[in-house]
Amino acid sequence: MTAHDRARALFDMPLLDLVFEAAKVHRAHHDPRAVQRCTLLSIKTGGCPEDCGYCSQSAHHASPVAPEPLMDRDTVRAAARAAAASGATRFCMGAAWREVKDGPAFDRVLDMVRDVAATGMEVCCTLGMLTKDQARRLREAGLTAYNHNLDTSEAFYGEIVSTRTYRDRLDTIRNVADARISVCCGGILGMGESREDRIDLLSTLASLDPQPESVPINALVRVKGTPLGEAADLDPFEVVRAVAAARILMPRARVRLAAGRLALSAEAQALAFLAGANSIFFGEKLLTTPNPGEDSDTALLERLGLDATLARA
Ligand code: SAM
Ligand code: DTB
Ligand code: SF4
Repeated sequence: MTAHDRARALFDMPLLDLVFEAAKVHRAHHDPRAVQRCTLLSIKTGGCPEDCGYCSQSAHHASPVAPEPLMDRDTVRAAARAAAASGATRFCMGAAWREVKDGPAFDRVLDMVRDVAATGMEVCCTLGMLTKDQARRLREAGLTAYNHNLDTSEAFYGEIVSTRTYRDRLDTIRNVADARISVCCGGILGMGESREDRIDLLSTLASLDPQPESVPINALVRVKGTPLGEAADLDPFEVVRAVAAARILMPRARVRLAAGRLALSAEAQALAFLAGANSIFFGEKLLTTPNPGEDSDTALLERLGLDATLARA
């Protein structure tokens, strides 16, 4: 059976049978009570030359996000220390760049990576496209993971982004893996893609070699002024289904219930945790959009008997 057939068979299962299977796989490979908290920081915001249809930071759309230049090293260090103090074990820095360019800005990011690594948290960046040499330099600075999402299927990708190709994404992911940095790679649901596109996305992710260490499942956050600002509502059970399929196809990965949790009820999130989600973004802001606050997530984890302190970096 091909990876694609396997993913289709999972998506065709009755939802609760799928969740039951995923929960078994999850329990065989992970402590089911452990949920990692990952904090995001936008270190360079807006004004991005790419035209990703979902994104508040693209210069092609009239979104309400004000551009901000690359942050100071000290500001980032302080944010990282605060995140570690509030219990995060992973810290991810995002930049609204098409690609990394060598020079003073990249040198500053390398310093930020060194500072975050010194806190003991896992250090992740998402900076756009990378060359092999840039990946090596990030690794030498202490980077443990790099986020670069495939977002959707190859077939649907061109409907969402025109300024780069799926091949470009795969090439960067290769460069990251070759530098022995963990790959964080996932996608977005709710952009008008079909079931088939979701199956393709999951099977492509599972076919990456090595499989991603971390798989963020994002539900589209609709941002006014972007081409997807008025996209149709997403059925929360489709998020649960994608989490469950990711868990079964990539048993060892950290599956992150990523953007879009404000639109998910506590009950839908509980089902996603049962289906194998074991990481969340923690803190009241994602990169530019709101996320549940720390208090509300701490209360949710407690109500569900989940324990973020069990998730070691
Ligand atoms: N510029 C870099 C890039 O595109 O790779 C890094 C930052 S970009 C904001 C990181 C990821 O966030 C995107 O690949 C996309 O999957 C996700 N994302 C961006 N906007 C989103 C939105 N409105 N809703 C859900 N996910 C989103
Ligand atoms: C990922 O898959 N989701 C995060 C992280 N990787 C970088 C980003 C979500 C962004 C949501 C929209 C925003 O806040 O701008
Ligand atoms: Fe730029 Fe990344 Fe947003 Fe695309 S997703 S517009 S590359 S910041």
